[in-house]
Amino acid sequence: EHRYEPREIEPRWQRVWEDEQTWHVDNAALDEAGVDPVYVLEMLPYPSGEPHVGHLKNYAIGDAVAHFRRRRGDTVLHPMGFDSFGLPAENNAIKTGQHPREATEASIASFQRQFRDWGVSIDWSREIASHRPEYYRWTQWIFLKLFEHGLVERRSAAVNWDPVEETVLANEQVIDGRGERSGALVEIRQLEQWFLRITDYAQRLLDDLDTIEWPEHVKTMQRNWIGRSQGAQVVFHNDELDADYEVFTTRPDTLFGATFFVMAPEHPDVLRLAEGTEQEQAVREYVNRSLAGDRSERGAADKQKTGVFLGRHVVNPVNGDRLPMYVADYVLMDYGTGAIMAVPGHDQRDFDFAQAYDLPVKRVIAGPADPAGESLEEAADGGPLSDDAAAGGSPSPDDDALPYVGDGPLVNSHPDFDGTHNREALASISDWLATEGKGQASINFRLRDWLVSRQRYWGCPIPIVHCDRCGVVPVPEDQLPVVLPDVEDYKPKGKSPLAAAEEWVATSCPTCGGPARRETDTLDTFVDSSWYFLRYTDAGNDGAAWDPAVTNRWLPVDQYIGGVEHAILHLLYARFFCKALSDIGVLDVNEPFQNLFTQGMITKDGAKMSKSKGNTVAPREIVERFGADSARTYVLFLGPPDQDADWSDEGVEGVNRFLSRLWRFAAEAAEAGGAVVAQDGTVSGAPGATAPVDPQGDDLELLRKAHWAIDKVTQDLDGRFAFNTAVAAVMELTNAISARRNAVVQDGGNPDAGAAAATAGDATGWAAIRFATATAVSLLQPFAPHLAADAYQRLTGLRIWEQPWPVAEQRFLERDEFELVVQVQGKVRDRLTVPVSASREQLEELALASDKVRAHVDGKTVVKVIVVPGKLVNVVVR
Ligand code: ANZ
Ligand code: ZN
Repeated sequence: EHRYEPREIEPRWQRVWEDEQTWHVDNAALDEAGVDPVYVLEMLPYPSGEPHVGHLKNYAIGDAVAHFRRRRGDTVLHPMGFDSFGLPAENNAIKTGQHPREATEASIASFQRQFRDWGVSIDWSREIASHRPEYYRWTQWIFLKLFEHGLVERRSAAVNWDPVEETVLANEQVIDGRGERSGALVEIRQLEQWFLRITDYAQRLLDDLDTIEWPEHVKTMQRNWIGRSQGAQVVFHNDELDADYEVFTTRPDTLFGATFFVMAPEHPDVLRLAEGTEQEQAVREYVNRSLAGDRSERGAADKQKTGVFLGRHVVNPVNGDRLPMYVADYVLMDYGTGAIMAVPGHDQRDFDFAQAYDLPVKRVIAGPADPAGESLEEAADGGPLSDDAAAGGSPSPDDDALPYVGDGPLVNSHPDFDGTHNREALASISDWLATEGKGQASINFRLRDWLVSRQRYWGCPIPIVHCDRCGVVPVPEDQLPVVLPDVEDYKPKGKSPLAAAEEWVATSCPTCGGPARRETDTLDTFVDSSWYFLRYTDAGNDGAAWDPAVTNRWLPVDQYIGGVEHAILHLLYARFFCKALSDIGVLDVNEPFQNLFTQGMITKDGAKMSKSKGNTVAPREIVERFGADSARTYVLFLGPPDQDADWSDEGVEGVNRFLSRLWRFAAEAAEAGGAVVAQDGTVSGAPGATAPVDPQGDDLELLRKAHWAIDKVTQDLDGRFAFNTAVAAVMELTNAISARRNAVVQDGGNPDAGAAAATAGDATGWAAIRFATATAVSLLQPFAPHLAADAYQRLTGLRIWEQPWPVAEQRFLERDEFELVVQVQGKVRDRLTVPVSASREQLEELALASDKVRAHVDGKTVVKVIVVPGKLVNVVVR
């Protein structure tokens, strides 16, 4: 009697793979003829505590892809590493005093152990961890390269200050005005900060999305983040200060409808403008209030509009109108020019502001309900009409109410433009502005430069020295790495804890040799993870970050797999790095990730798993109870892997039962064929699993089922990520094996008696079972590699991972008969085995000849017979 014992099977095979370094791939393999280098990569984990089920799913997906591609003949790179700088280890250090390195290394050890227990096929010789000097030395080198090529800038900037984390946050890390991790309201501070000029690449980052195979929703998120807007920059003149103020507008066609002008509270000229006017005090108060306030709602469409008159006016360049100037917080300083022309007739936010402050609203584009070409004017809330407005427009129906944000012909503008469709006017007004020197076409991006300074300890030191005489001086390459020193106190006190490491800070200037101080900010950890996939390709290289000859061969990553939470930042930064480093000439990789798969979350009772909710499932416990193969197969069987799915303990048990059955059938069939399995698992006299030569009847059916499964699983795995239906197909095949096996055993083909006792018919039966079973375990190998290795060896004496992926034989897929479903009035009454070649008429005849059908038809009139070839016949009677 056979028992499936994953606790015995799994470590045994893991030892084989480890001893033989089965998953190791040497770069020398790239030089072999006919090699197709394939790079399969899952996002590297952040090592904190132990892995959770999300990790299990991520690596189960990646491993299935890696195994499948290897067995299809590709040379596969499948590495692993750790994103090991960052806040949790540091916050833990602040609480416990334990060095972040210790907590991080302990967590890495736990991740490594579990990845091994899961049997993930990783080339560990390429492991990296971003906190180790042999890695961050090259992170610093990249920073210096970017510095050398003008892509690093130090600027004083209004930054997001997280008062709880006591560090600067990138815009991307501020969610609804609060720190992403701390949840604290973010404050604005002016600080000297390091920036990477990702905005130089905005257009290419946008355009090249068209060259990669990513989920459409991820591309959309990136496009929105980059946020390209095409429009014009228009100059408005202020007479009192004799100053020009530019605005960015996407709608120069509405210029004639501008009725006021608005500046952001942070605009450097706001106070200067108000100075000496009656409004000075009110403006001062408003600006102070907005700078101190919660910034999260700034610019939100539904927020109550507030602002204050500046006591000044600007002149509209197209018609000489004097527009009152306002300061209002719905205008943001970090977009466009920080000032806008307000067109309340056609913009909702301007309209809301105009209503709140009783400002004129002027219509300059006619809607569908307006008699085209006629001058129309509508006042919001009885606000004053603009001077040149024709009074008395007819009341417009609702869909034409102001603000009107649609298209249409221009009205109330200028004789040269009135009647012209606004989309045309957009271009001609832009041209006119340019010839008059009052503006020019302009493109704006929402994307901001990447702020990489962090006032924290546990990060990569920025390789810069500050000298009183020479200013900012990069650390020479041959002095890298700048090693992160040990400190006593990790608590940030408004500046980096590194500032307290005085001996480390005090250094000499590489240029003049005079006394100098090291930069004490560390790099955003997103910098570390923007290039790790390059390092994997040449991880052992201690003379360079990588050898382009090697790295350019492996890249781009053929299949990248990770959570959708990284859809914007990580992916955008990594894309930027590859483009910049390629421009610099140290790489030739335009896009790092050719194909991207974003996995869904595993939830519990519909909710996200979290420690605070106490609803987590620890992979370690699942693996201890059921084995890694059950855990891995289950998370892939759970549903389409790009979707969220609920964890269920019964589900894992069900998968475990399925694996037990399959393994037992394999062990039994092997033994019936004469295989002898020793105590240590070695197999002698394996029977082999070649299919019987001329199978008949049930044996033929079983072979057909096996080839059907090969065909189905291959299609499901070939770029479709349909793991759940692939597993279901193997389950179906296992059911067919079970049925055939029961019949053979009942016929007297006693499996325990060995091959000799079996009759000739039984021998064919067992051969068919062995073929089907070997096929089932072979197809399951990407999911359950241990079980597959063990069962396949018993059946064939061979190593499954060295076997090519099975190919379905066409002659078993083609059938000469099929099962015809016969219905009367839509109810199934019979199932007939009929020739595939039967015509419609023949199918109808066969159906009507069935006794079971006749029983429901006799005595009635057949009014219609519906035939669906290859499937069913439905008889309609009256
Ligand atoms: C006049 C106008 C008329 C506008 C109209 C829109 C509609 P996107 O598409 O997102 O690029 N704007 C410009 N800079 C701004 C800032 N710093 N803060 C707040 N709003 C700003 O948006 C561009 C439009 O947003 C610009 O075009 C400007 O308003 C506003 F019927 O100008 B528009
Ligand atoms: Zn100097």
